[in-house]
Amino acid sequence: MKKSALQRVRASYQPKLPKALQGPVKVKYGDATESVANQAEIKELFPHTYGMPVVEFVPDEAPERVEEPFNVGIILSGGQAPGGHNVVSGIFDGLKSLNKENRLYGFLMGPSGFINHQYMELTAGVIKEYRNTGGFDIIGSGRTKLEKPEQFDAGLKILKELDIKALVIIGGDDSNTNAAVLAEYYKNIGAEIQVIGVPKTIDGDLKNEWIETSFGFDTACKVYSEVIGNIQRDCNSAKKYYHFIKLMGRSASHIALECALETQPNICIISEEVQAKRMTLDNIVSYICYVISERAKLGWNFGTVLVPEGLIEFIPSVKSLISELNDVIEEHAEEISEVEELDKLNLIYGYLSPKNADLYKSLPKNIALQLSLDRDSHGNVQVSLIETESLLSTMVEKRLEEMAEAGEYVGTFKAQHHFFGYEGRCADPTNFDADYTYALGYNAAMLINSGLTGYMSSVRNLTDHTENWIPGGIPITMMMNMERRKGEMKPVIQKALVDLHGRPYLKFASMRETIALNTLYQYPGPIQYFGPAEVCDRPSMTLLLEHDKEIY
Ligand code: FBP
Repeated sequence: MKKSALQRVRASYQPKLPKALQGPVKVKYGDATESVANQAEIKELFPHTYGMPVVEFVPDEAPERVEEPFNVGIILSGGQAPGGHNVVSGIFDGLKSLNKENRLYGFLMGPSGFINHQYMELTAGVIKEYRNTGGFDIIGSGRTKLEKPEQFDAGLKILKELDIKALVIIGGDDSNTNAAVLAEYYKNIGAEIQVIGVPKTIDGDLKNEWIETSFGFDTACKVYSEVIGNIQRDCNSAKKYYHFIKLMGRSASHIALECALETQPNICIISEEVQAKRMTLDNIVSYICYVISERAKLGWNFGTVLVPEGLIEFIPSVKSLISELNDVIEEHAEEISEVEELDKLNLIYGYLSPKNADLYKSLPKNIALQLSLDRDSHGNVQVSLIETESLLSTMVEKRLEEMAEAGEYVGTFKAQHHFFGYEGRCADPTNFDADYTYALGYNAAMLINSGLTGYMSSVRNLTDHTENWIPGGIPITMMMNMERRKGEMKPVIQKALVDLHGRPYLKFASMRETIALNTLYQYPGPIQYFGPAEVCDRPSMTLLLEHDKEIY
């Protein structure tokens, strides 16, 4: 396969490892842990893996042991995130540093490859082709939910056949929740299989005191910020469009917030704020129209509006509609599937309670239809398919017309729409993500070698030099609480939404009015791999602010 010039040069980048992982390690055990909430319930559900201590790796000056060879299997789960290939190379190099005989197997296309016994061995030759590259194409990824004992048993067969002693699941909050369930299951039946999780997702919502960020967030946000910056330059040159830019992030608004800090758009909606203030769709439209009309007074009929992908589910009234839609769609699935698109809307409308029915009817037809589409395997609305950016601009246009008629607005309004998501998920990882993922993988190999199970690979102190990063492991049960899923209370990893008291949000809120009513765009430019560290190695602004660092 012919490679691009950057691919050829980038292949030889050696990710930096924390000092603690540069030689043999030993485990430093912390105190016993508790789950973040619902301690009694979680303890009962995870009798073998609850309460385990946080662990940290420290250099082992004179190790006497000779490590026995062992085999490891990996699964890439869910949406792609930059750096996945470096997790794989990190695990591989970590395993080989312990014993050259150790072997690594990759299950193909996500959890389904594990259940259906589709796999390949990941040798040095295979891995060499993927170092420092984006994507998950080395073995593919998938969204099959690994949750049933039959699936665990089917997987166990192939693990035994390949003499695998540990499985690494590289995934988001749902996949890591499943990793914890699997670890407990194997421990309970005495299967002697360890399960380790690695925190992945561009959404940035798998984080807490111990997991400072999920991998891929840094790179994805930098790709989107580059393009938003380019759009802003275009917008400020032609001065004729409002660009409505929807940004990925299934639920939380971390990506939109990070991009807002990086690019200083005129408007960025934060879903968590909308929810906290119990804002309606109408309130959001009013705010956008206020900014547009104020800018028009200055003669500026252009601007940028960032819209988080998950917004729709955070507007309380729409959330209640979606929740009822979920039930209606499940209950009347057959009947709904048999009718044409427009009849579908009428049919569903008839099953809704009066308040939700009114809102459903008031939505543009394409949006109502998008809200009524099939759910994903986790029962979630597929928000990436809902055109929230065009919903908002349509409503804004209508409102501006009314305002113009009432003499409250004089200006022109023309909208352009964009959705940035898939563009950033497979970008070559930034130096930060390349180093972080390699360290997470290498560290996972050490967790396995230490005999641990039900842990998430953790590398902390990420705003310091890579040398000073702190590797270790966090019991997954520690991050769990009970939540209602598909009508049942389930133990799940608590999702990290944007903290409205946190520094990233407060920083944005402090400059919101100024950047709305001025034109102070920032142009971050493309990701740089070679050059000064302040340009190439800077972590996300969210992470810097969360670590009490300054960003401008
Ligand atoms: P993960 O949580 O699995 O990492 O995926 C995140 C994400 O990129 C979301 O931002 C987006 O809503 C979703 O995946 C899109 O899913 P799909 O890849 O199935 O279209």
